[in-house]
Amino acid sequence: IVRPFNEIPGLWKNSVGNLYNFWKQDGFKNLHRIMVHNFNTFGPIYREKIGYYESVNIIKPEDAAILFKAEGHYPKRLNVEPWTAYRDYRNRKYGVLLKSGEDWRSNRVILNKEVISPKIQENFVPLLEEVGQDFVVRVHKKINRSGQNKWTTDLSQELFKYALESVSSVLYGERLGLMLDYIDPEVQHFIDCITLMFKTTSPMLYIPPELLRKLGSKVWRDHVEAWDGIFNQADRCIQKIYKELRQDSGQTKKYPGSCVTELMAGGVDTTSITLLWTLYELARHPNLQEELRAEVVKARETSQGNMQEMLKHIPLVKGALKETLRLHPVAVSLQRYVAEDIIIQNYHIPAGTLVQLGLYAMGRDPKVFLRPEQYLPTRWLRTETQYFRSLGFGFGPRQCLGRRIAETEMQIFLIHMLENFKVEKQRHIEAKSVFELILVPDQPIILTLKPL
Ligand code: HEM
Ligand code: 2DC
Repeated sequence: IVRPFNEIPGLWKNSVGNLYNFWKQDGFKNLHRIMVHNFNTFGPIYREKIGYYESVNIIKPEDAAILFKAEGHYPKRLNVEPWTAYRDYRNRKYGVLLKSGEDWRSNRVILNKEVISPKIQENFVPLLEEVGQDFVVRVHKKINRSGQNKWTTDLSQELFKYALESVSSVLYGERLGLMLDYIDPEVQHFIDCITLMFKTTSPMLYIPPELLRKLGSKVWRDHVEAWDGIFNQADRCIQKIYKELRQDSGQTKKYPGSCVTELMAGGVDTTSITLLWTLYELARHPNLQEELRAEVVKARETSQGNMQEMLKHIPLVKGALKETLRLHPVAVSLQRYVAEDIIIQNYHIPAGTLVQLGLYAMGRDPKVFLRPEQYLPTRWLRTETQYFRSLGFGFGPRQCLGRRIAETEMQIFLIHMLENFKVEKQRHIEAKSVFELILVPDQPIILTLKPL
């Protein structure tokens, strides 16, 4: 017999009290750990209400499969209120990220052809390879300048620039020049605005942004300033390209402007932080680093330097990236409003309910992954089952639009780094995640790069 919705365990009866407790636990920064704690307390399914968000939370891959089968024709995830509030406030259009229904689908179909179809991937491999090579040149230069035959630094700023250079070169077919010594202050401002935009989103997730706006709160003002900076820079890039396209051929590709802005903004912190975590793990596991290097060297030989071909011979590098996203996912959860009634863990869940898969919690659950605390890229080489376990980019038609770009960009980066440098860790630091809308390291990660 199926148990009713109202019997799902959890704290969902006192939403204001829950919000207060959440705030007291520093929930804005610890959302991922609070979710782990809740699964430990209530089991594999719990119901929750914080402020105005009500959801059912699940952790099992088998339950994720049920969820995604019920996502319907127009999958809808949790609306990030501050993001839509900004666009409404400034009268700007929504892009695919925030659109819904048929409007979302028709835009997404066009964009899929431009950025996610396997056919188009061939086009951007050479572009990304060039950026990867320039990054290597830049690191060599830094090493030489240090006079110590090594370079010790917090790579995050460098990785932001690498990521933005990569995504711009794919979107516009043109380089911004971010691997050079002098960089345009406007571009640096754009990068800073993206980080500020994420940071100012999380405190506003559970409080209506409208209210914060009327109160003239600082977090809302900072958020507006951040998006203004993002849209202004993106508009400049788009204008420039339109001009050139008109001059070249008279024909203009019709990109929806708000979608391009989202692709630029979505393509910076996500890939760069994932790469930073990967380098951190490789620095902590020197033997594994050598195994990956051996794989890359061999792949280079068998494919005679053809990058497109090389990408087919690096299963361990790909496994490492999956392993990074398992332990350090960008998104703390995946969510869908279910389109039909479903049964999960023998509970009835009515259509329209917001169901969240705790992605961070699932990645660290010993019932899902053997010895979850260990960084083991080989677990993705078909030794363990992979059924609904590799979900870092989401799932189905609403999955990450930048997935192909992100994967290719990160694989090419690691190939180049492994071929040229040894990565070492300085002190015995144990970096953890903090929730700043996306999950980011809680402290600077200082790494040392040495030429091979
Ligand atoms: C959506 C993760 C990089 C643009 C998403 C989602 C996740 C995600 C989990 C939600 C998917 C779902 O609900 O099923 C990641 C990770 C990245 C990454 C882990 C890198 C390591 C990028 C890049 C871009 C991008 C490079 C842009 C070039 C987007 C957009 C959406 C999205 C536009 C919304 C798609 C839609 O609603 O139709 N991403 N992302 N992401 N991502 Fe990414
Ligand atoms: C944050 O409770 C936690 O890829 C919330 O590139 C639920 C939630 C909803 C949507 C998620 C968000 C979380 C994390 C960041 C994501 C976002 C959807 C897309 C976005 C996962 C899990 C991201 C980072 C995009 C951002 C593009 C944007 C900057 C233009």
